[in-house]
Amino acid sequence: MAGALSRLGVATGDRVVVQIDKSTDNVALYLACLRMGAVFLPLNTAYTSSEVAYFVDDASPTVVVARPGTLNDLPTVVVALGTEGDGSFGAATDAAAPFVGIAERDPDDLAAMLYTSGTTGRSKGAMLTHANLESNALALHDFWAFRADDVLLHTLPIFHVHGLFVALHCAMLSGNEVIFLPKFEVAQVIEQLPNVTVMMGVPTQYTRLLAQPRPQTQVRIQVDPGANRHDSQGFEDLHQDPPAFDAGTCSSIRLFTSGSAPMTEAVHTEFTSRTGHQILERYGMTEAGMITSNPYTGDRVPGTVGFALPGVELRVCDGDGLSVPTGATGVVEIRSPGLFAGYWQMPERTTAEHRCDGWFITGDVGSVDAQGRLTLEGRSSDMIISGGYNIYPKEVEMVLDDLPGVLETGVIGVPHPDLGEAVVAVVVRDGTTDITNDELAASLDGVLARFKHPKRYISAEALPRNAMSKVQKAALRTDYSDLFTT
Ligand code: MCA
Repeated sequence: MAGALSRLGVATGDRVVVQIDKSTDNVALYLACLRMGAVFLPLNTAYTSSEVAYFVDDASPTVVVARPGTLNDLPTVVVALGTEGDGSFGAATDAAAPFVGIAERDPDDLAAMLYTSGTTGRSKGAMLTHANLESNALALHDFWAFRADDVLLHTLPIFHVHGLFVALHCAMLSGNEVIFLPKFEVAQVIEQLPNVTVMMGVPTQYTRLLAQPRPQTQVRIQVDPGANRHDSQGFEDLHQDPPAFDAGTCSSIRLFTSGSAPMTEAVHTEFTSRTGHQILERYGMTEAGMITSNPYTGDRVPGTVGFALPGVELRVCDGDGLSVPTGATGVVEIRSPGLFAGYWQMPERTTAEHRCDGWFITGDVGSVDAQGRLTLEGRSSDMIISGGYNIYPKEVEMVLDDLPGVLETGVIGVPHPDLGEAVVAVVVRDGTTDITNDELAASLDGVLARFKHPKRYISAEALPRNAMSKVQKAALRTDYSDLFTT
């Protein structure tokens, strides 16, 4: 694959955009990029062609690797890249001479670029260097005590930091076996858990495991031995029980980790009582890799995300970047070898999110206790985290606000039992047309990835505003906080 990229004209530092299904080939392509010095740029497979158009236009890659059969859906900007290298990447790989050696790169050269949603609705490409990835991988591998005989259960997508770097780098550093599932399916996960020692997940995945029943004695009735569906004793299973989940399922596990979204104390407690395992919750960001972790040995405290990882400096500050007293709430700021090299072609955004002495303003709000444990309490932006995906309301509002009949919308995240937060649109109509909720929903089709679509539309007379006329999202969140939980 490295040979094929090289033959297609990819030079060191060039971006390679990849929007393909999760597979071992996808992992190989990532490694091929690292090997030949290209910058790997994975995209969520749920992104629509108009979303892909933005990324391709912004990142100006040399090659785009897409799913077979999706060529016609690709935006014109991809077609504009030229047809010279058009065709099957598999065929290009077969035809290419192997890439000899490993490209020489400096620690500060880019290895990958991952887009993060932006408050303005414009996604920002976080530039990650080889040093960023290396420092984080080594720290986690050591901190979570990875060993040669670990087997990792991998159910996460590999277009984000969590599945691609956190999970795979740890396993690669000790050459571990990885059970690599294309996606998270509860029955498959329960079947594989007894074969593994480590699982990394987002809270929604653990919630779904807990939604499974505890094992029960199967209910059987004796039926007419002459009837068709029975076993040799004349018993017939009444129904197929869903796979059960309990301590026995997890007996080979040494470590469950959770991240990408907050896990409620209730889920922590229920998981421990059901399985005997304490999930290790950690905290990270695309821009910084992993930042804090509950300890591997020692108390894992539900509701906290633990201590700054080795090499990470962390402080909690007021709006001016001055540290607040221990235990007080403020914005989390960090300095870390895992901290990105800035946003691609957005120097002003990069500057705005850093203090002049290099501290990065995460935008997460929390407090650090006397022992140094961080507890996150919210975010300074209105970002929504749904099932581990970050969604910026602005992106959805911009599409809905443009529709005839819509005066304005307030898009918020409200508590959801499965996804943590679900996207909800509060819509104020202007009365010029009778635009229905179905029409609002349809307007997003093909424009935004489906996970960003509101799960519910609420009609309102007006949106609450403060004295500065800014929409009060917090008030909206309170108003609709029990939409999915009662
Ligand atoms: C899928 N759907 C969702 C989500 N996922 N809706 C809202 N939020 C979601 N997260 C919708 C789809 O659009 C579809 O809707 C329907 O659910 C079924 O889709 P399917 O693909 O079958 O979904 P699923 O298998 O149930 O997926 C749920 C999931 C998945 C397993 C929780 O979202 C997931 O893998 N999340 C992990 C995300 C992750 O890795 N995040 C890391 C980024 P419709 O039927 O309407 O079409 S953050 C990170 O890397 C930082 C650095 C960190 O610290 O970790």
